[in-house]
Amino acid sequence: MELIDGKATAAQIKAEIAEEVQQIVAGGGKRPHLAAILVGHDGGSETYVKNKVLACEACGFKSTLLRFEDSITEEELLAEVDKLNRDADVDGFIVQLPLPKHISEQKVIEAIDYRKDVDGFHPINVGRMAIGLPCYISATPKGILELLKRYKIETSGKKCVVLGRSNIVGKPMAQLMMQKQYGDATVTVCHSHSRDLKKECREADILIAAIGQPDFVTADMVKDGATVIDVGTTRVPDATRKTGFRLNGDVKFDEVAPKCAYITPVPGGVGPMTICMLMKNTLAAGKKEIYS
Ligand code: L34
Repeated sequence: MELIDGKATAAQIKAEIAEEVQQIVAGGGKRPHLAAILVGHDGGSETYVKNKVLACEACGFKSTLLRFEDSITEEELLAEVDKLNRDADVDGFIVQLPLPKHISEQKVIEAIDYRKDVDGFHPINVGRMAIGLPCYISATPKGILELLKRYKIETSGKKCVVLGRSNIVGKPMAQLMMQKQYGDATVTVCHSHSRDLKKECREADILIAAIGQPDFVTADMVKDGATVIDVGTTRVPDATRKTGFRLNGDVKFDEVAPKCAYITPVPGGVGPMTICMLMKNTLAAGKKEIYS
């Protein structure tokens, strides 16, 4: 079994980005600028956004964090999105999800100028991704593809099972894994209403778990020699930690890992790659690589 080290891979990629930024700036080019909107005080979101700001520093990007209370109205938030759309210095920006219930996430996503949508959540980017056109690809699936590539894990012709059908992970992951230019795999998507989900999983050469249910994937669901990618990062109460919680993946790591050829840990697997791929998208935005 080989552990896929997302943290180390992300650090390496950030160093590569930093070097490129240094060259761009030395050549008189523009330093990439990422802005992030954070609404409210969700513990996970606070951590992820803080890590995004730190990653910007590591890459040599300019970053702007805009914070608002849960009480912000949809109209006010849409006005902030519009300001960032029109701010010529901002190359790309994100609105961290989830948003408070009184705000339509879909409305906010659609208000973002797709040319600055470095999350790749806007329907134009999602649609372009689905038909294999140049676009911003959402960070988590992009990070998983990068891990598979850097660890030289063959995907072409393999059977890939994606657990979960969310807009930000399951759906784009399945789309990318099936496309010739990315995964080139045979893809099955399983969800809460799949019949015989265990059997489907046992047939997977590559199993990608993105359902947000701690320890959902058990040893009896995994084929010997499979590659298992764990996207889950649920905060589970844990009195032995000084924070009072631990991060738990969707995979019961201790019993699944011995069966695997490769597996990602939680933390230190997919999470750091998500942030690092946001940096890649921001670099592309700064260079006007995809949309001019
Ligand atoms: N708009 N909303 C928007 N874009 C995103 O790309 C996200 N996501 C998801 C939630 N909402 C979003 C993230 O940023 C999930 N996500 C994310 C980002 C980073 C990490 C996990 C999820 C991460 O860094 N995880 C670390 C542990 C961090 C900790 O200590 O809690 C890990 O090693 O898994």
